[in-house]
Amino acid sequence: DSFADRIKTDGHAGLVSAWIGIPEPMVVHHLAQEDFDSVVLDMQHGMWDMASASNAVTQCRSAGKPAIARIPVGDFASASRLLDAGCTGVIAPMVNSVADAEALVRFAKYPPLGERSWGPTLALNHMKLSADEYLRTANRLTLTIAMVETRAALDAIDGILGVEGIDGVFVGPSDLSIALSNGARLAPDTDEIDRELAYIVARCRAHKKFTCAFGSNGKRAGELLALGCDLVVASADTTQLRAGAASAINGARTF
Ligand code: 3PY
Ligand code: MG
Repeated sequence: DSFADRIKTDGHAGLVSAWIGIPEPMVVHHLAQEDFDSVVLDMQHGMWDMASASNAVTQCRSAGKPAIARIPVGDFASASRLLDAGCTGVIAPMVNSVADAEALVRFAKYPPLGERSWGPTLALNHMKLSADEYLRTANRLTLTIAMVETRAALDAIDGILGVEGIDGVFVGPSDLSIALSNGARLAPDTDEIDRELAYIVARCRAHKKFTCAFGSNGKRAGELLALGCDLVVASADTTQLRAGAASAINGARTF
């Protein structure tokens, strides 16, 4: 997967990803036709199970798009299974300490970096690699991404980025805004969040790792790219579906 090399080596990769929580591979089939660079399957707040997610990976692969899965909080065993299913990367939410980051790497990388167990049958089929080739290249060609979305994660950012096998971070502006206001506000698109994002981007660059972030709409996603993120999400499937419906209805009613 050249995608992994691209995001790991290109300073300003400028990637835009889909984000899909509706647990239906056919939704992935359709959205993957658009000009996204990758597709995130959200298994934290989206409703995917392992079988539907692995079928969605097949839809991504047939559209030539890398699939990245966000696992539920602390469910690091799922990271191995999703990589086995042919995901190019995994995103773990709420990685708040070096210990969390090390636990993620244990499940997502083969030795010597981690202790991922062998069984990538679907990944081998998707990637057309021999078992030997996959074993040799998987640690390089897969992405292990830690979410930074709490005060604890901000405080531990250099430690988390220092864990070998953590390839990059993903900033969750919603949870970060709730954490920074001690529960008072959901305000993901503010100057305060931008300042934290700029700090996170700078720390990632210092560690030669990449930064991703969630944008609640296309314009916000563009701002996140301008702040130096390498990969951004330009809103979720449900938002896009409702916005498309609202726009069609408005078109009809303004006739
Ligand atoms: C957050 O913003 O907290 C996320 O997890 C991404 O939407
Ligand atoms: Mg979050």
